[in-house]
Amino acid sequence: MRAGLLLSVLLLAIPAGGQEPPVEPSQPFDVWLRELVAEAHDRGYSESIVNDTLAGLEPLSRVITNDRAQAELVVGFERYYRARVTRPFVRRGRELARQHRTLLARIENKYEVQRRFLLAIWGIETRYGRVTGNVPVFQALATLAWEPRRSLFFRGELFDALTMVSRGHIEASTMTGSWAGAMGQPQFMPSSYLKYAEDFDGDGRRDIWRSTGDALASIANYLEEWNWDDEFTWGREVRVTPAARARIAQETTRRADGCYAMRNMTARIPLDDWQQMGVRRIDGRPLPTSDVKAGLVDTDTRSFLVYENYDAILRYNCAHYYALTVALLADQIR
Ligand SMILES: [Ca+2]
Repeated sequence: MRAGLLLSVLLLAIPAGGQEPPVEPSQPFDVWLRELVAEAHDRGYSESIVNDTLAGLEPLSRVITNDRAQAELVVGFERYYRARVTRPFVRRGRELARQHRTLLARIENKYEVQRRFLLAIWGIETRYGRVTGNVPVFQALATLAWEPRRSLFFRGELFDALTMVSRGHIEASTMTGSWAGAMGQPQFMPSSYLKYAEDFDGDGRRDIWRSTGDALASIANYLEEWNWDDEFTWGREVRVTPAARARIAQETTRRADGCYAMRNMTARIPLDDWQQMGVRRIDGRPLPTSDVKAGLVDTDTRSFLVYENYDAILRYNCAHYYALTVALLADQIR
């Protein structure tokens, strides 16, 4: 549910067109906001919290523009990947791995997630904590809750953001994030913050904005809660010949569970079965002999066999381009 900050850069180059006209909000914003404020009072948020967070909000037009543009995103995987994972970017990840090696070792030990994946998510989400977004979160969430496209989801996030302030996690005035309300170095939505954010440095605050320890531990905690297993990695790129492709079409089924991207891959079957159907490592060698289960993910240009850990990355952001980019960056940082 996070929207990559860098996405908007690419989007500028993509013409809109061929899309249905967007559905307009059914009420003027100020009328909608009055009802929201009334609901916040009914839910028991204090007068001062509601005043600090919701009073006088105005919709942000660039939030709406970005949200509508995202639905039109069509770029090839290579273009998406190369826009993010450059050589200096990988180098920076390795530098940070050295700089924070003690901290990363402690986090790895506690949450049992290999550090390269924490660095990769941190890198892709916010350029290793450098670009966390400066949009006021309440204004962004209110705009998207008012807009009909995903209003129910964002209304829930808006109330979770109110809960964050009412519990004293952060002051409303300093609560900034991306245009879609994703916050801090891990780009957590408010609901994820409430569930997964960690106070790793022990100062009593779960500060995913300013504390590197809190931010990296929060990412680790998120993956751990989604069943990450550090005995395994994420998967590997593979070569699929046309003959193998024909057998795969006959002998495999699509996945039926999970978020959108999860349903856009095959069901997981043992590596040995993939080997049998003619799938090979990208360098042409046989797959490892193993009954570990993997699913096949195809992009427009490249194919990948992915293990269960890959699901945890999709839980972070349910898009194959995103998850594959994180995974391949992690391999490069290693
Ligand atoms: Ca802390």
